[in-house]
Parts: sequence; structure tokens; C-alpha cells
Amino acid sequence: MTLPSMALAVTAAQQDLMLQGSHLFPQPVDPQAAASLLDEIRADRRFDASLFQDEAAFRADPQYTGVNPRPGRNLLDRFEARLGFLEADPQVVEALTAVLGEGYQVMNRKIVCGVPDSAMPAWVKTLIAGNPVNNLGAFVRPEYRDVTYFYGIDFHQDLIDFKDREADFVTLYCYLHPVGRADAPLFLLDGSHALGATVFPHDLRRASEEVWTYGDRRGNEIPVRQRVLTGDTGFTAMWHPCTLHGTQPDAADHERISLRYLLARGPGPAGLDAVNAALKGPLRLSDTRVDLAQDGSAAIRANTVNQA
Ligand SMILES: O=C(O)CCC(=O)C(=O)O
Ligand SMILES: [Fe+2]
Repeated sequence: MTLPSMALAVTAAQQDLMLQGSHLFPQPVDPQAAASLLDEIRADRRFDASLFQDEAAFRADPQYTGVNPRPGRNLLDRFEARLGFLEADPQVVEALTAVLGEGYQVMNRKIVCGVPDSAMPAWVKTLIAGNPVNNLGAFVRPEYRDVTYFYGIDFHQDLIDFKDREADFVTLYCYLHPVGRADAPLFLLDGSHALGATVFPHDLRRASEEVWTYGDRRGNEIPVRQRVLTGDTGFTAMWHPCTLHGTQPDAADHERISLRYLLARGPGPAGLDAVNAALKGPLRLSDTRVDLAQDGSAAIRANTVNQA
């Protein structure tokens, strides 16, 4: 019997999530649609030093929280009508339905920008040097906080932003232009979801060129291999909320722009249940990170992904 190719794709998505904690879609989503969305995004602003506040303005009133896109301040929402190339792509819908069940929901969606080194003001680089999470929202002008800007982010689980929430969602991530090694590609640690939720910054030691030893601080250690997600326009991947991933600072002379979605499971049966049942660790944490001070600024200065 020949199975329809859709059924094979669904199986692959669930199986990949189970075994490696991520699924890379074998086909890109419509590259023309991705490229024309990118044109619109780039037409809205320059992704250069003009994104940033003056140092004096920042120092007068530093704000480290509430600096990401949110309902009512989200540039991607302006392009709602043209997101079907990703949200309604048949392979994406089939995989999400298999993993999250019928009636899955978009929890949030946003544009993520890897800010190139050439756009970074010297005072910002000095302030963030060595920090594990270089979300630049604190330093950009308030009117540009409808996009999330990174200058690299250390290995983390996307569960990090969800205290006390179960790992009942996945991340979907799509490149809007070709992403090579210098364009801040995602680094995924294969199989790292297997230990369940752990606290950021994570216990990672390099074992060899491409393998890390990952510990859960509960007595378990596993080797995890890093996978660098370079890809063409429309390249799309999804991963489990416990899968470790990160990016290095964008070394290219242009910004890296991608779409990042979180999607929550529906009310019925979902492939994610079997994945979660196989994890050797908790599905939720009441404290997901210990790197921040009271005001949301970095209290720990250390970074592992930059050594990858
Ligand atoms: O786009 C990036 O550089 C990292 C994005 C990421 O991991 C996140 O937003 O959770
Ligand atoms: Fe992430």
C-alpha cells in the first residue's frame, strides 16, 4: 500500500519531535511570498543604528521589561493578510495538527531580527558584553519595539518565558531570506528536550567540536549534538519547548529577519502527549531562569553558544 505523502510528513514531524526535539520541514514555504513580506518589512524601517536610542536617553530611564512586541504593538500583525504562505502551508498545517491536535492556537507570532554587528552602537555592545540573553529591546527606540531584536541569545528552552506553564506548545520558525553561517543561524541541540524542563542558564560543557554534555542538575547527563540551521528563503522548522537552541551575534553586514510563532495544543488528542510522556524530567517549572536581576537586567554574565 502507498501512503499519501501527507501522512508520511505527519509521521515524520511527530517522530522527529520525539527523537530529536525538532522537525525541519523538507520543503520551504513559498519563497516568493516570504521574500515579498521581507520587502514590506524592510520598507518600514532601516535595520541599522537608527533603531537605537541615544545613550543618554537610555541611561535616564532604563527599561528592561515590556520591550517586546505585544498585542497592539506588533509589526507582524500589520501583515496579517499575507501570512497564509506560512500559517496555511499544507505541510505546516498537517504537521501542527498532528503534533498539537485539531484546534491548535497561535499564542503569539512576531518578527525576530538578528541585528548585524555593523548596526550595533558601541555603548550597547559595551553594556551587553558577555550577557547570555542579548535581547536589545531595552536599547531600541520605543516605536521600534514591535519587533524583537537580538544580538545573539545563549542556549535556552522556549519554556523560559512561561513560569508554571506546561510544555504544551511548539515553536515554528521561518527564514525570510537565505541564512548562512554568518547570518545568526539557529543552533539546535539535538535530543536536548529529553531531560524535560531545566533552569536557564543551562549546564552545558563542550565534549567535542559539535557535541555538548548537557546536565539537568538532577543527576542526569546526556551528550547532545549541535545542528546549525542554515537554510534558504522560506526554510521552516519547529521545535519542542524543552529543546535547547540559541544564536550567535549576527556577523554579516546585514540583518537576519525571521518569523517566530508559538502555537499551543488544541483541546483533543495531540502527538505532543506521547513526546512529553517520554521525557525524563518535569514538563513545567515555577522558576525557569536565574540570570536576571529584579529590574530585568542581566545579573549573570556568561555565554555558551558563542563558543559553539
Ligand atoms: O532569532 C533568534 O536569534 C533567536 C530566537 C529565539 O530563540 C527566540 O526568540 O526564542
Ligand atoms: Fe528561543
